[in-house]
Amino acid sequence: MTKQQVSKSRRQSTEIRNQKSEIRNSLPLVAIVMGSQSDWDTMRNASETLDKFGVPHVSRVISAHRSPRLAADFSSTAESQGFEVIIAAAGGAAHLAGVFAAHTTLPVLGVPMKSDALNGMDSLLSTVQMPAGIPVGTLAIGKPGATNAALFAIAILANSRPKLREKLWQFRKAQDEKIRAEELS
Ligand code: RP5
Repeated sequence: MTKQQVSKSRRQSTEIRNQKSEIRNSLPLVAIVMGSQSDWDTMRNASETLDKFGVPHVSRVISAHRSPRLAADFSSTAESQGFEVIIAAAGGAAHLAGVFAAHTTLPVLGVPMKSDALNGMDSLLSTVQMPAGIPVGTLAIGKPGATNAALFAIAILANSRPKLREKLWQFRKAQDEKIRAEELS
């Protein structure tokens, strides 16, 4: 074998190993955090979406104002714990995603909860209007936002995980086929 052939074959076996380890790895890659237990009914949609794609994750209640030390500790150690994406959901004066983003350079996806008082407009504006310098990628209010936050997290993880990228394409294909088959009576 020439030098080039040896290095090509090594590269290929590393790629295969990486693809296998992608499945074996069960360390949580995504942290779903939410300000209150009352957010879980919405955020379980993010967790269920990650489950469908086999993405290991944890879901926790952490409040930026009721448990500020926990919020600071969890977010500042998230990277060393092995997390690659944070999904942060909160309602009302929703600063959880911003606080998390302040403590980590991991991508933070904010999900505004639908509030009783203002139907989630308060949560949306306080999550989306981050001043320049500390970004939060904000999704839609409520359940669509929870589901899309998970899909966005998957898209980020899929950048370095070809099998996950393939699953994402299959998911898109299934949606496309469903729409094409719709019939109105
Ligand atoms: C926020 O306050 C939570 O994220 C929740 O959406 C909202 C209301 O919390 P609870 O009063 O229901 O605990 O911190």
